[in-house]
Amino acid sequence: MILYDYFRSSASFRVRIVLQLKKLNYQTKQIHLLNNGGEQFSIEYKTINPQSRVPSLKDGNVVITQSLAIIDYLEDKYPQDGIYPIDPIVKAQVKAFALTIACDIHPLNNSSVIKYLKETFAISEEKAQKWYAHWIISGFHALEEKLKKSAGKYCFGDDITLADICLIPQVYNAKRFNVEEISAFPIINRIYYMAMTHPAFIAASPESVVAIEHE
Ligand SMILES: N[C@@H](CCC(=O)N[C@@H](CS)C(=O)NCC(=O)O)C(=O)O
Repeated sequence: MILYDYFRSSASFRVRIVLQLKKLNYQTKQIHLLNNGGEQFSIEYKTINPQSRVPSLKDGNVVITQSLAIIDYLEDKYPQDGIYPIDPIVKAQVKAFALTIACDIHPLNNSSVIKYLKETFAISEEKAQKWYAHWIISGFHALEEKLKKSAGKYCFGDDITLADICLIPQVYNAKRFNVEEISAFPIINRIYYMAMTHPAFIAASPESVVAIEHE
């Protein structure tokens, strides 16, 4: 399997966590989102993903795009170390938590959205940062409330689920963008720091990707 990846992409980070949790063999091809005007826009990569986004997963002759579709594909094909609770209600709650991040927080702060705001509407760096922080903080308020009822060691009890797989990369990004207000979410922070000691999360982290690429 080949993962078309960018070390800083939080959507790619989600997929790397699942690949690591399930201990699958895969190669990565880094698609640098900034170099050369954005390698995601190259003709070569557009044949892989016409949407010019990462991640994409190539398995044999098949290409799958969209991190959550890739994750569900991996879950169906390699059910070991499953990422969903068995209880249908809790499973739906896990998905709702993950979709809050993947559909309602992340897309508003994607690099192409921020670039469009800056270039088309002449939004300053300071205002762009405010925009970024606003969607993180409003989304995290809702997630922290949910966690008061569901969290154990991880977001839903003591097992890693899709909720953690989406949350940790989003927190990582918020810290990278210096959103100081996220320290106001104690459960999110506790889960983040604990998850980042787990071998799969460590191996999937941007730092580990960079270290491997420079070996
Ligand atoms: N919903 C997509 C989002 C993919 C996405 O937006 N990826 C970002 C990196 S995190 C990207 O490729 N951005 C490139 C760009 O916006 O030009 C998924 O979950 O895979």
